[in-house]
Amino acid sequence: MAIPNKETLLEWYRQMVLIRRFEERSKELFHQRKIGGVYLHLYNGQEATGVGALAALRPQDHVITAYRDHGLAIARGVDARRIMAEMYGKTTGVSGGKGGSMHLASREHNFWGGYAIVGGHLPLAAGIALKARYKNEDEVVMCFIGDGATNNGYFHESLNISQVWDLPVIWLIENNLYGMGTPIEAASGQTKLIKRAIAYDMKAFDPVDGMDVFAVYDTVQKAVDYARKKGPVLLEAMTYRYEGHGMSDKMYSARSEELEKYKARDPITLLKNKLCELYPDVGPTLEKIEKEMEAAVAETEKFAEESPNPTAEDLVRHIYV
Ligand SMILES: Cc1ncc(C[n+]2csc(CCOP(=O)(O)OP(=O)(O)O)c2C)c(N)n1
Ligand SMILES: [Mg+2]
Repeated sequence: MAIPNKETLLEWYRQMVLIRRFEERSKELFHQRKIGGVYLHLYNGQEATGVGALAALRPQDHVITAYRDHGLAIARGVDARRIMAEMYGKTTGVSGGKGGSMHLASREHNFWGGYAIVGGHLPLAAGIALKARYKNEDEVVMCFIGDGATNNGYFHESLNISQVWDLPVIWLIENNLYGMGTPIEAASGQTKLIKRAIAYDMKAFDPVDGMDVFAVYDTVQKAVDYARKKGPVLLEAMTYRYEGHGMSDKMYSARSEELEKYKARDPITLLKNKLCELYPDVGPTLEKIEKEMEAAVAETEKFAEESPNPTAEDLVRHIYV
């Protein structure tokens, strides 16, 4: 593939570092009870998949995902301060503080969330794509799917109808090998998830290395091109999450060897190495970006802290009666 220009690569680096720092700080704020709720699902380790995939989209395209949504919202350009405010339950949050971590959405970015019911967003992705096809609009839908969501009815129904109606959807499985604490072999008869495409006679590409932002971008670009012109595509990115399923999941202590293996191929380090190879004098620029992203995360926290709490009136706004 042709390597994108330096400015683009630095932007990918900026986004990936921002996501990592944002998640690290969110974890601390959750433990301090500043971020409420029972769950908080972090994206650490999967940054190259989200950033590489979203880099292949245009502004008019649509993005939808499950509850592990902070990193994707950031990569789509949603203001990280408003994401943090959402997790604090403040009125300035992207969803007015009513959605929280799992329900980030931004109409302006065609970022439609943030869904907690496993697989529940797949029919919505098909619906958005049907709108685009019906109105003859030049839009595609990028639907992120956990490996754990590939065994329920939503997956089958949505992929099937998208093929029947040639809907412009990129079904991107983020295969991080686990659904909560259940390893993929314990949940799927067919663990090579890309083979699911055969059941629908759907276009598919070989599984891509989800730790390598170049590989993800390259494949997703081809898939987006196909979806825009012809119809649905199935993709599988092989990735890994560094944290447990959510904050209450301590399963990872039992998987430390596997974790170390993946951390040795950390997506941010891989991109950094590539940048240093291409541009030997880039070191100070990367350090500057790292400092800026740290400051940006501190700024999200300050914004969230200082934002107003919802009022009693806010409680009943946006409700159909
Ligand atoms: C329909 C439904 N069943 C079960 C659950 C409980 N649950 C929440 S997340 C999850 C695992 C999903 O794993 P995966 O799709 O691989 O996503 P990951 O967390 O690895 O990103 C389960 C079973 C749920 N939220 N919805
Ligand atoms: Mg998973």
